[in-house]
Amino acid sequence: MTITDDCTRILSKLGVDAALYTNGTLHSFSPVTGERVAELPQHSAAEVQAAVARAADAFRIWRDVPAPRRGELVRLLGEELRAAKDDLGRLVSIEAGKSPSEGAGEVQEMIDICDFATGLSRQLYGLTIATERPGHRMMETWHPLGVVGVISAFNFPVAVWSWNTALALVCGNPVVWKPSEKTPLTALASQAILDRALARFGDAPEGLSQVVIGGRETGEALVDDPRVALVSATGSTRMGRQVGPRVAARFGRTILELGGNNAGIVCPSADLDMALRAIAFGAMGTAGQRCTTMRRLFVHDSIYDALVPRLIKAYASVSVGNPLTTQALVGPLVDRDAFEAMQAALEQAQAAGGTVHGGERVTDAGPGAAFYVRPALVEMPSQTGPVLEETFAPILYVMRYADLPAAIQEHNAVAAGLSSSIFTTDLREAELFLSASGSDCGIANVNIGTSGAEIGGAFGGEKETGGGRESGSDAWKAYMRRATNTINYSRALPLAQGVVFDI
Ligand code: UN1
Repeated sequence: MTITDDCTRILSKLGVDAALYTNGTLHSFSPVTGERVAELPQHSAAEVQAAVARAADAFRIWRDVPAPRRGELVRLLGEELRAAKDDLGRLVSIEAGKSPSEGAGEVQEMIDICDFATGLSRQLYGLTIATERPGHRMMETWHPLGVVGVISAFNFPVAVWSWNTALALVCGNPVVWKPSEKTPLTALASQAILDRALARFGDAPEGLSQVVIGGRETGEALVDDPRVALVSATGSTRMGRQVGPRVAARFGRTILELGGNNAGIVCPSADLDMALRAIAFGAMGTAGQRCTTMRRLFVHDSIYDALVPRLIKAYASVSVGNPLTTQALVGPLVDRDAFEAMQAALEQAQAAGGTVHGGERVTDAGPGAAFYVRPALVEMPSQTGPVLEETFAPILYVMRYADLPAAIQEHNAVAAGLSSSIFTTDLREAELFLSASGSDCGIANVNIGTSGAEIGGAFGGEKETGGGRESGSDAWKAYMRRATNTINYSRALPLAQGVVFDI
């Protein structure tokens, strides 16, 4: 069966209307072979506005549905995702080039957030606050916010939507989703799976969840629509720099999940076997195309020669190949642009004094239109040139350090602030890294890699990563508006701050 036939099989099994992917101007390619798998009609700005209008109508109904009942819809979505896990996971592998295990892992992440959000639907707690006035009570109430616009990237084509959608739905908000132009099919499939849950749920308003397909114009229509209360955007810092101010100009809210330049620090007391495996997955997994991918590594002088040659060996031997037909751990880059960006970064690294191991194209892994590469490890004399930037490809820049506080300073001396880790068995080093003067990232780990976060924690980062938080912990609060309520149950009217105003 060709990849295109396989796509069609999965999409029709999941109930996606063939008209949505058989004729149109947006061409979707599989990075596995480089072949075109679908042609999709695109949504114009007017069609996006119509979708937002439907969502705004849905909001007026959905906001009054009790939150635990809204949670029932998300519980059903979790059930439908469990049933569709193999198919959707395979479609993720076809469209994003992930290994089967990582494709399935991404769907598992969707199931996990549904479970989390279902429980959350009974836990949208507000505080009761002591008031200074007798006979008064003060509390806060969390209300649904409005239409949520989701803009997602190719590398986690479905999980990021589910983090946003599961929370948005239990919080009382409809969602309009613009997926990456590179991964529209997994979006149509996810929407079809949610449609099944909606059919079982029964009385949800129409327009609660919609997908709009297209490129920049489609995204801009979503970003600029004043009826979209929250724009949750995942992608490059360049994209975020445009989206953030545009939404702010109309006083909308954003959750921005932008670039990362994640690093690890390996200390003298580290368990090197464990560190090796964690670094390998963090830096080479998903072909270096996670926003949490480990891109920089600081290794203490005293263990550099014990660790780095082993890492270089792992890089030379890791299996690179077709994720659909082999058990390879490293699949393709998403497209030619990604390949060229990787090669350009490696050239710059070399020019800056780096020693490059690997990084070459693996031509026997797929046809000419597919871009498989051997992951690259680059020994750098210092943190300069391309090390300071995120290149969305499997390149790990390795540097030596002698003093931990200085290494932490270097670690923090980049524009992004998403994820970080330290490998040590020394409590003092671990706690320093996690302290206020330690890692400046939204995610700071000890003895695990930078990627592969669970959904229970808040996900996101600081500085040019954008500051947004999604997924677990209290990230739900970004999807609701807070009202502070003061209730006077006395017969008097005492004013706060002792103010007197007797008439
Ligand atoms: C992303 O790369 O956009 O922590 C999300 C991780 C995954 C999510 C990555 N759970 O690597």
